[in-house]
Amino acid sequence: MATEEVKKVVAAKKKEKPAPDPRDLSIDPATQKMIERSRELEVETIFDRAQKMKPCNIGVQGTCCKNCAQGPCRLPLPKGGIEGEDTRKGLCGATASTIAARNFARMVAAGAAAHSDHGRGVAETFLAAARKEVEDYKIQDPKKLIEIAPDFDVETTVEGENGEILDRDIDEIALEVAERAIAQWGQQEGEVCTAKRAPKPRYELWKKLDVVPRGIDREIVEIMHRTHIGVDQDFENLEHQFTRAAIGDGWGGSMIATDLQDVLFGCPFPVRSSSNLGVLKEDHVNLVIHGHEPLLSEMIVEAAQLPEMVELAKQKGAAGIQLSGICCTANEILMRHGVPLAGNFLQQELAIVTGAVDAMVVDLQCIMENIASVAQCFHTKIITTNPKAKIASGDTVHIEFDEHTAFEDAKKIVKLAIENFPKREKEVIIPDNASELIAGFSYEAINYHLGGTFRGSYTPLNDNIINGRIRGIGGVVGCNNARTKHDNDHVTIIKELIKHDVIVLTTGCSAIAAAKVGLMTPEAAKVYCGPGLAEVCETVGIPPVLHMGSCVDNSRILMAATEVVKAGGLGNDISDLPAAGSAPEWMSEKAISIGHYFVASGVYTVFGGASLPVTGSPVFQNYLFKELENIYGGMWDFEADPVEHARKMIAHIDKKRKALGIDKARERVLFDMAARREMEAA
Ligand code: NFS
Repeated sequence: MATEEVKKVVAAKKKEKPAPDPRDLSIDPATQKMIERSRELEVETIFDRAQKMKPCNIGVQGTCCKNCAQGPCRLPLPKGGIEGEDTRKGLCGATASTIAARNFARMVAAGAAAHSDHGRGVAETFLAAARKEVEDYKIQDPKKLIEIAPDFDVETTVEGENGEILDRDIDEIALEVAERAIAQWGQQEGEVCTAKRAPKPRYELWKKLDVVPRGIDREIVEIMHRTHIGVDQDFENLEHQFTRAAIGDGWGGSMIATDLQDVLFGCPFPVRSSSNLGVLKEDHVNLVIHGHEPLLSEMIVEAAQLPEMVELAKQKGAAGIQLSGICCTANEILMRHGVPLAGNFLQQELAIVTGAVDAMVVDLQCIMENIASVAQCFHTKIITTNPKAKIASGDTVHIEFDEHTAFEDAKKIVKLAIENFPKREKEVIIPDNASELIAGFSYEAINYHLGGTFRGSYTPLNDNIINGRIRGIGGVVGCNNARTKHDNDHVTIIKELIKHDVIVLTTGCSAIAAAKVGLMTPEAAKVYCGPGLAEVCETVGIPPVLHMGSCVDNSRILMAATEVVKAGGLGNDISDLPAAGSAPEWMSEKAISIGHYFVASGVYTVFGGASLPVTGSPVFQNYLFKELENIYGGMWDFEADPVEHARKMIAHIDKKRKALGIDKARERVLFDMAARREMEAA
């Protein structure tokens, strides 16, 4: 090699930083082990790429506009901030606040579109089931159907010939609910009907502000229009529109998705299972289901249990078939069937690195393209199933999933996994980490669990909040982010909250993080909770961290909050509750839409990890973080330090307790407990 070249190689080597210790990348021992293993095998994962590529310094500030071809116009915040007038402008004159608000609005649009398009898929299948056009989907929860029908203005009773009140035929109700539900997407005028489920003062406020969504799709399209060059150049007016779209997600598309999934597949109730990569079994066919819509996964769960499939697996030398899930599909099939969780977002590549995954079947959302490349280093088959989400790289198989042939499609997929079992080529290394958990806390389940089957009620929860045993409610949700130490902030924040007697409701990848460290067992209460929350959990037999499902199931948290308001004694609206929301390791556009519908519902919502893309516009940031409180009673915040993050939530909860006049009760109850412990010790 020429001297010059040698010099270059040496210089490049010098520049190459040593790979970080896996313990600095994740708190999860299974993840750490598999990062090590991927390095041994020289299989590149997101953890490596996050070291090689740093985020764009202007993009993260939210002030890069690429909405026309005269740009991208980049308006970074000058070092030291802005003193005096902010003169930064894009070519068209767009200010930093206009650009930041436009970008934020587009994130809401994308997030709301993802959730709502998922909801549309469910609604279409539900309609096909109601019309009896499909055989594989049937109504499994008629009780829930009857409960939700009035919200869609569908009668559940009819008057008989003699004036008596008769129950309506369930198929008739299903058909009308299906038609009404599907109409919410394309509706042009009026209101998305489920918005009325919000507490009355909230709904009235939205009406007054004119932010009740007219139709789910319409609000998303209008964002795309208004953020085109030269349209809406007023950040407050843009906020008005993205609020409509976000409400259309949380109280519309997502909520209808959850409703109809429950009716089709059954409303979740507490179920035991386990979590983390240790749920994979070396001697079984491992089929991992990854994505979001339960339409496909429900069928796979059924198909994998068929005696003929189990028999085939045995013929191929396996002891059986082990299903497990990644991301929100994992949460869906866990909640309804107890199928174990293999892991959250950042573990999808690592599941394949075990060498034990015979097939990974994906539908849509949060699927990293790189799973296809990782799979090429192993025998794993990646099976895409949705016409909206194919993968060009690697060697993926596409088995298109059709609701008319759903069960047959699912059987094909299971078979493919089984046939792949004997083709394992690399040594199988499965980390021995798996934690027990209880999931399945739909808002209906919480109702029954607290109040008993015949007198289901949120009153006991409210009583315990009022008497101070429970300080408040924390909703901790959202993603993993490769820029944040995997799972660390979820777990730190949740532990800090329950230590201070805040009960935690969780969904998505946050729920998986909590499950993996054992926070979802009733026994966790004694170990991690403050005395008040521990006492309540032990008495009722619930974990201090309640798994409420996937990200579209954040609508369950909205409904739980509404039930708490209705149960009385804690104010008249969600914004009065001693409650706060958090997305500690957010990354997706869906998270922004969720964050905003929580804010618009009156919740103080703190994001952590990667900063919110608004820092380049102090004016717009201030509007989101401060002024929205005066409008909605809820506002955004950001805090990267997880302990401080939890403390901010607790401070907000205490502020609300004070406003409700129940702050003294907590001092009393803690004093009582201390006295009792002293007596016990004496
Ligand atoms: Ni939610 Fe589910 Fe996870 Fe984030 Fe992705 S899986 S919908 S977006 S990464 S929580």
